[in-house]
Amino acid sequence: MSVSSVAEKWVDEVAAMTRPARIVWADGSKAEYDGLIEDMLRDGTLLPLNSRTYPSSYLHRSHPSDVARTEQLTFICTREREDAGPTNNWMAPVDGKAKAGQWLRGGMQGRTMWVIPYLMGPAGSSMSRVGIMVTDSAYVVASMHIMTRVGAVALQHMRSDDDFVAGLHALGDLSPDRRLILHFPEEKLIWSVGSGYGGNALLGKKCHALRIASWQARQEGWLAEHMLIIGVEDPEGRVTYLGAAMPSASGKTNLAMVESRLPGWRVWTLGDDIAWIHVDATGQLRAINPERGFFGVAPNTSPKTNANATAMVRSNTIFTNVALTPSQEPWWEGLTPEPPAGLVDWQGRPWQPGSGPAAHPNSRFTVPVHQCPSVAPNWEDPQGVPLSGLIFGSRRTAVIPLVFEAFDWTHGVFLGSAMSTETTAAITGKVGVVRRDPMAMLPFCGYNMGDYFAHWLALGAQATRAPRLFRVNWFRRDADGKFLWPGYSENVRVLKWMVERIRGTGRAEETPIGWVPSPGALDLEGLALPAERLRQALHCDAGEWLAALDDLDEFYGQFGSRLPGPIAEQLAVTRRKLATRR
Ligand code: OXD
Ligand code: MN
Repeated sequence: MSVSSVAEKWVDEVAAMTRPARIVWADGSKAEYDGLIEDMLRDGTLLPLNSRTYPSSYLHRSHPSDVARTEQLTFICTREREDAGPTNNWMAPVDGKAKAGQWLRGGMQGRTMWVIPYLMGPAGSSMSRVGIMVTDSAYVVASMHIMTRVGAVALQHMRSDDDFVAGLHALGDLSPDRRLILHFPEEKLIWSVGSGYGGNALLGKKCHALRIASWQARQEGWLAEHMLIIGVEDPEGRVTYLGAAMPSASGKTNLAMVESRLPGWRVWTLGDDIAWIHVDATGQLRAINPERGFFGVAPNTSPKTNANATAMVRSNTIFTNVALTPSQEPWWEGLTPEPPAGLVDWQGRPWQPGSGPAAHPNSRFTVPVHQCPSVAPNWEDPQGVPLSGLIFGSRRTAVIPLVFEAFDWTHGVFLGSAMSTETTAAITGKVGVVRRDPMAMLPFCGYNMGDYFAHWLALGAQATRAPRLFRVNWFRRDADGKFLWPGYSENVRVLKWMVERIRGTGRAEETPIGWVPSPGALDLEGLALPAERLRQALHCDAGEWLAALDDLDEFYGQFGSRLPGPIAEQLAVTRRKLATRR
């Protein structure tokens, strides 16, 4: 591997600070992966799973206080506080380095420091980007092998000596009191100390491909989004590509791999978490998935909710914090209707029904994309795929209809910016609390979100063939708390309506908040859903909306003059339209 002198110098500096016993450059080979697995089986970091039913698959149990992203310990360290904006935690770069530096200095003594050159995005794509991360965690190295393209391929894609994002990861003592996830977008630099959890420690994922990349994307005129990418194929074999932004643990992986209930329709998987989107020379948005693996939430994944995911994790998978059956198979809530007898919980303790979840609610599987049975044949196309629609979805018990379409790009950006959601176990903290989450990017936008909305608007102006924008909510409930829409595979019916809207054939009715499917426009063939429940699922209640918009107004207030005028204007227009409906 020929390594840039800038990278070598940075690695030397990190080693001088962390003082590891040895430094190993990862080459991404199978032999290297196998060696890492062997070492981790030997030292107990991994437990083997049943080699007949789950070949080459392993269980990792993390430290019990290190099981999810820790947003309160995640910072954007720009020189100016305003550039991080009101929705990010901010620290001055010198302060961040001084604080984390205490725990990093000498922090790798006696340990191996791995240097991982990795490529985000397909080989040969001008949209792909390089990162070089160091870590003292073998679990992180093995996971990076699965999630990214590691080794010489990365170095070959550097366009200059300093064309890489540098990431320093050290486990430290895993105490939340000595944990920080710091981003220095002006230096293309990440420091993460004190956590081995994927979203904090696999630096190619949230830290690079979203927080740092979103900053770069703004400067360079593209988008780095928390979006899945799918291709929806109709009975004539035509494929329509869609991106969908949804908050963590809210069904992105399930939608990315959804099995169609509609004859002749199928969904192809291109990505389940991150999309990098560029405008091409013809004004078309094109997307690549920068990742090469899935780091998916295990609970509730079953042959019924996600048959593709259930099949793809049957080999070459690293499970984290799931339960274990007596026959050494992984288990999590929802995998089977009843828990098997003799389970050991995610912390390795014998489990009894009634003693809480056996698998951690944010337990995960890490698996290569190509193992997914629904993977699109072109998922690694260096040109990306043309996007005809973008979806903003969140988890809301009330207010938000099942699906509606924006009037135009500006209105769609407003709808995305107005998104709020109920929190999940993917982040440390309370579950089920409604919080604002514009474009599902609240925890991942590496700069001022007022500027982010403006960037979205500017990109739309550039995209002469801009995609249609949609809003969805699979999670609306009735007065008894029951879901109004069955979700999962039935969501293909909603995708079909979107494709029809894109083609100009889908029927819709104008409401103050956008175009809602006309009665009969959603294909419900074979689904026993009473008309009244669908009506409730699609209903726009003016009173509820007006109250929600008051809350939105307050949220927007934080951005001051950085809130783009067209977004404030959309809010005012929507309020006026709703007021006449009351
Ligand atoms: C994830 C997350 O792991 O959003 O994808 O937390
Ligand atoms: Mn995610």
